[in-house]
Amino acid sequence: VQSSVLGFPRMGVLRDLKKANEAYWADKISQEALLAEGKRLRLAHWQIQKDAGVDIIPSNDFAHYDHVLDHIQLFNAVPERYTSQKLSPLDEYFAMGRGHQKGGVDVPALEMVKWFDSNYHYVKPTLQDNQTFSLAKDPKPVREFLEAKEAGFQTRPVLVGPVSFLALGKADRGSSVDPITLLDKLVPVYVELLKQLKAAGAESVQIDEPVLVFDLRPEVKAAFKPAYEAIAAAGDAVPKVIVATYFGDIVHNFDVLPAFSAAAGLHVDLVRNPEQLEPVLKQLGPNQILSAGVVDGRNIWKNDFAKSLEILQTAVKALGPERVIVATSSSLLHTPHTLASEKKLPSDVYEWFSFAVEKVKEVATLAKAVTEPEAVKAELEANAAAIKARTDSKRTNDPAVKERQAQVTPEQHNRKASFDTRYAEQKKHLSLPLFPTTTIGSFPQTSEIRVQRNKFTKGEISAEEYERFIEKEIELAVKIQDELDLDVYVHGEPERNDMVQYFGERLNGYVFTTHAWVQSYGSRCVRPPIIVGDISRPAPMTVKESKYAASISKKPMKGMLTGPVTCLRWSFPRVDVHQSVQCQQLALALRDEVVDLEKNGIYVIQVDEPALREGLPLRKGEEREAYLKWAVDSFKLATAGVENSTQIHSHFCYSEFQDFFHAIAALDADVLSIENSKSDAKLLKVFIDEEYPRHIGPGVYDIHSPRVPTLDEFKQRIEEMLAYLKPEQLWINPDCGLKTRKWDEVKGALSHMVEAAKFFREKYANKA
Ligand code: THG
Ligand code: ZN
Repeated sequence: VQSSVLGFPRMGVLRDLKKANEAYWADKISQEALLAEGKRLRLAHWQIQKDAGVDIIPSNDFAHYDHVLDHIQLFNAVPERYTSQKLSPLDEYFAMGRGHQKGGVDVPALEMVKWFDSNYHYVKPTLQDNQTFSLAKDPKPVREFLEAKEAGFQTRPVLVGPVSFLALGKADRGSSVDPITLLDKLVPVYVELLKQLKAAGAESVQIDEPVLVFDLRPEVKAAFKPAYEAIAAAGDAVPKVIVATYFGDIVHNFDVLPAFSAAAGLHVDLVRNPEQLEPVLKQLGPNQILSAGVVDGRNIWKNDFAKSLEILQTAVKALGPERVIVATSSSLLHTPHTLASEKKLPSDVYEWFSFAVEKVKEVATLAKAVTEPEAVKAELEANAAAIKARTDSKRTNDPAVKERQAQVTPEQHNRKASFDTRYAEQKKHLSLPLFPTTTIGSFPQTSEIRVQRNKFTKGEISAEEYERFIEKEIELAVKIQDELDLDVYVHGEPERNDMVQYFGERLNGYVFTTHAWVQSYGSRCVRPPIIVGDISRPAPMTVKESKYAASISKKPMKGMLTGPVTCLRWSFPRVDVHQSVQCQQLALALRDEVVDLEKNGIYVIQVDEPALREGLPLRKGEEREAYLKWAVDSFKLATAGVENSTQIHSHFCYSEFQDFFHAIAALDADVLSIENSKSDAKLLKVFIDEEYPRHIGPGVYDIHSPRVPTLDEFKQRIEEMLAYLKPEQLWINPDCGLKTRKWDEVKGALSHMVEAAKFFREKYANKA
C-alpha cells in the first residue's frame, strides 16, 4: 500500500509566499528573487513530504497566484487584452490574477470565483469564440517536475483535467462560445504536455477532474470519453494517469467511468462520502488502482486511524495491497501549514489537530498500518488515545447549550408581525426619508488602526489605551458621516480584524490559532477560528462599540453582526456533530447579541450572510433543500427576537439570486443590500417577478476599485434600478464594506452617492 498527497499548501510556514508576492508587486524585490523564493518553498515542501515517508509526492501543485490560472497560461489561453501588453510572462500572469495598473498599462483582472464549496477562489478560464490552444514554451509542469527530480524527488505532476478546465471556464465578454465545445482543440495540447512529462521521467500524473462531483450537463459528461481516449491512444508515450475527484461523490456520474478504462486508477474522496467506497470498488477495472482519500484536506482534525483503517481494509480486501493508495481527500491547500507553529493552543486541544505537515505523516503512517500494524504500533496507540481524549472531553459538551437548543420553538424563528406592520412602525420610529442612504459596515482599515491593534495584541498598549483609540476612530467615522449627511450610520468596525475571527474570539466553544493561515485567493489568506465544542456567548460582543457610536450620532446607528451560517462556514467546524446543530448554537448566541443591541438603543441591525450561497451542497436536490432549511432557520432564529420597530438588514456579496431567490426571500429581512454594481440592473427583475415586498439596496458602485464614480454615473445607476424596483423599496448604498478603500476615495464616492439620492428624493417628492 502506497501513500500519496494530492497537493500541499503553498504559503510556507510564515506566509512566505504572500510576503514575497506582495514585495514583488510593490517593486521591492526583483522577479529573480520572487522566483527563487517560489523554488525554495517548493523544495521545502517536497522535503517535508519525503521526510514523512510519503511515497507519491505531488509537483505542479504550487502556484504563485492560483493553479487554474497557471493552466490558462500553460495552454496559451490568455485573452488578447493581456498578451497585447507585452508584459513578461510573470507579469502577464499576475495581470490576469489581480489586474495591472502601471507603466501605462491598465487591464482589469479576470473573474475570480469560489473553488467548489471552499473558501479558496480560482481564476476563471475566460475563452473566446475563436479560441485556440497551444502548449506554452518551457511548460511549468515539466519545469517543476525536473526541478524536483534534480533535487532528488521523484514527483507525480498534478494537472487540472481538460474537462474540468473547460467546464469551470466561461465565454469572455462579447463571445458566446460554450467552453466545452473547445475540447477537441484542447486535448491535443494535453497529449503533447503528457508526452513531454513522460520524456522528462514522470511515471504517473494526477489529473484532477473534480467537476465529476457536480450534476453535469450531457455535453460535459460526453466530453470525458474523447478526451481520455485520446490520452489512452498515446499509450506508453504518456505517463500513467490517476483521475482525481474530490469534495463529493461520483456515483451519480458512474456512466462516465468507462472513459477512464485505460487510466491507471481513480481517486475518490472518502472523507466526505465514505459510502461511495463499495460502489466505486465494483466499478474499477481488473488492474485499476483506488486512491482512497481518507485524510481530510479541508479540515484540521486529527485523523481517526481506526475509522480510516476500516475503510482501507475494505479496499485492500477487494483489490489487494498493490492496488490501494492511501491519500489525502483533496489537496491540502485548504489546511494551514503546521501545527508546530501554534504555541498558544490549550495543550489538551493541541493533541486533537493535524495541519498539512502532520496530515502528510498521517497518510504515510496509515499506509504502513494497513499491512504492518506492528511497525507503527506506537503511532496507532497515540492516535487512539488522542481521539478518545477528544470524545471524552468536557470542552465538547455544554449541557446548558444542549438544554437551550432542546427548547427552541418554531415561533422563535418568526418576527412578531408581518413586514407591512413592521415597516409602518419602523418608518415612524426611525424617521427615514425616501431613498435612505447607508453603507455596508466597515470603513477604511488604516495602517494606524493595524499598528494600534498589533500593539494591543503584543501588550505594548493597555486595554484602556486601545479602547480610547477605538473610540476616537468611531468619533471620526461619525463626524465624516455627519458631513456626508448619510441617513443610517455605521460605527466603521475599527475594532475588528476578520469578522469571523472577531466573533469566534468572543464565543465559548472556539479556539484560535496564531499562524494557521489558509490561502483565500492570490496572496490573501484567512485564519479560520476552530469550533471545538458547544457554542455560547459569555458576554455581549459588539454592544460597547455600537452603543458608544449611537451615543454620539444624531441619526440611527446600525449594529453590525456576521450571521450564523457565515460564522460556521468560515470557521473550521466540528466533525462530531452536524453543521445544522453548530449553526443553531451560533444563531442562539447571535440572537442574544441582537436583543442586547436593541436594548441598548440600536434599532437598525445588519446581520450579514455572505457565505450563505457557497454553503449550498454542490448538487441539486434534497440535500440542498435540507441545507437551505437549516441555514435560513438559523438566520431567522438569530434575528427574530426584536420588536417590530427594529429594522433587520442583511448583506450579500453577490447578485446571482436566480436559483436561490426563495431562500433569500425566506430570511424575511426588512432590508437587503446586495452586490449588483458590476452586474446588469436586469438581474433585479427577479424582485418584480417574484413580487418581493421588502426593501433592497443594490450596490450603486463597485467598492473594489479605487475609482470615484461621477455624480452622473450614480444618477444613471439609480435610474436603472428604478426600472425594476419601487421608489419606496430602494435604499442607496455601496456594494460592499469599505475597509479596503482609502478615506479620500470613500468620501468622494459617498458624497456623490448622497447627492444622487437627494436628487431622486426631491424628484419623487415633487411627483407625490
Ligand atoms: N473573511 C473570511 N473569509 C472570506 C472573506 C472574509 N472569504 C471570502 C472573502 N471574504 C475572501 N476575501 C478576502 C479578502 C481579504 C483578505 C482575505 C480574504 C485579507 N486577508 C489579510 C491578508 O491576507 O493580508 C489578512 C487579514 C488579517 O490580518 O486578519 O485581506 O472577509 N474569513
Ligand atoms: Zn459584501
